[in-house]
Amino acid sequence: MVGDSSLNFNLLHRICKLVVLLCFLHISVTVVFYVRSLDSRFAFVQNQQSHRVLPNQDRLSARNGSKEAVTGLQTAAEQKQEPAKNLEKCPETSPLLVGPLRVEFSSPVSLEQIKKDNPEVQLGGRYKPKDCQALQKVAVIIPFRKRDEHLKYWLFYLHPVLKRQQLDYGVYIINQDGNEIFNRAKLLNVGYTEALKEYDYDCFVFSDVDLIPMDDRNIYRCFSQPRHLSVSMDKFGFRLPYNQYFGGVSSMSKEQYLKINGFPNNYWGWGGEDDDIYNRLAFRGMTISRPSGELGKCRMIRHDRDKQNDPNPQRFDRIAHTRDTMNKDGINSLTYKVVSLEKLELYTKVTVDVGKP
Ligand code: UDH
Ligand code: NGS
Repeated sequence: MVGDSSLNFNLLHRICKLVVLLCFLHISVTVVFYVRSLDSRFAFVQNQQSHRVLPNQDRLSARNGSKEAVTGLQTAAEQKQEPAKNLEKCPETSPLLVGPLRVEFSSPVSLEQIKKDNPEVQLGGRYKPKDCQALQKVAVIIPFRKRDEHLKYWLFYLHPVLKRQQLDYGVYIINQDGNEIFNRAKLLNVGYTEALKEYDYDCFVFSDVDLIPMDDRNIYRCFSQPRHLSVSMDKFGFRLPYNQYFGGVSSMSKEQYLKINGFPNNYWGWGGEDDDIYNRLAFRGMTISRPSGELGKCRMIRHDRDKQNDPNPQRFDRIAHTRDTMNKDGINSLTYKVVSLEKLELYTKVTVDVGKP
C-alpha cells in the first residue's frame, strides 16, 4: 500500500513539473515572438525615415530653419514622385573625361543645336549627374555685355565639358545693363550674390565669355587654395604672361571668396581688377593653385576692343593700395539693382544696373 501511494505521488510530481515546464516554454515563445514583432516595426519606421531624401529646395529651407522641412511636410508633387535614390558620391576623378579637345571658332553654332545636344541641362542652365552625388555645387559666373556670339561658343563647348566633369552646376550670365563704362569685377560680385540666392553653391568659377578650355581634365571646381584655370592661353603662346596673372578663368570656394571680402567694385574699364584680386589673396596668406600648362591650355575667341571698356587710367594707383582698400571695398559694400532675371534654357541671365564711376 505504502509502496503504491509513493509511486502515485512521484508520478503526480513529475506530471506537475512537466506542466510547469510547458507553461514556461509557452510564455517564453510568446515573449520572443512579441519582441521580434516590435523590432521589425521599429526597423520599418527607421527605413521610411532614411529614404526620405529632401529635394534641393527643401534642403535649402532646412538649412534656413523652415518649418515645412523640419516637420517633414511633403508637397503634393513630392508625394507623387518615386522615392529619391540615396546616391553614392561621384568618384574623385570622373570616368567620363576624354582629355584634349578640338576647339575652333570657324563655323557658327546655334542655341537650338546646343539645346538638342544637351537635353539633360535644366532651365536656367542647371545640371547635376543622375547616377552619383556631385562632389561640389558650382556656380559658373560670366561677366557680360553684347557678346552673344562668344556666349554661344562658350555654351556649345562648356556644357558638355562640365557634364563630363560630373559637377552639380549652374551657369549665370551677369549682363551689365545700359552703356556706361564696363565693370568686370563688380559683375562677378553680383554673380556670387545672385547665385547664392538660388542654391547652396559651395564653389564659384569666374570665367570670361571668350575663353574655352582645350582639355576637360582642367576641372572647373574649387581646391584647397584659390585656383587659376586659364594658365596656358593661345594668345600668350600657351604660357602665363606673368607669375601673378589671375585673369580669365579662376575658381574660389565661398570661404576663400569671403576671406578676401570678394572683389573690388571700383575698377571701371579695362585692366587691373584681376591683379587687385591676386593682391587680396596674397594679403590673406593664400597661394594660387594651378593645373599644369598642358591641362590648362585654352583658346580665346579673337575680337576687337569693346566699346565703353577702355583701359582704366587709375588701375596702377588702385592696385598699389589693395591692402588699404580691400576691407572697405568688396562684397561688404556691394550695391546694385537687378533689372531682370531670366531663366533661359541654357543659362540664367541676370541683367543688372551696376551704376557708374
Ligand atoms: N565683357 C563683355 N562685354 C564687354 C566687355 C567685357 O562681355 O563689353 C566681358 C567678357 O566676358 C570678357 C570679359 O568681360 O571676356 C573680360 O573683358 P576684357 O576686355 O577685360 O578682356 P578680353 O580678353 O579683351 O575680352 C581684352 C582686350 C582686347 C583687345 C583686343 C585688341 N585686338
Ligand atoms: C595686365 C593687366 C591685367 C590683364 C593682363 C592681361 O597688364 O588686368 O594684363 O591682359 N593689368 C594691368 O593693366 C594693371 S590681356 O592681355 O588679356 O588683355 O588681365
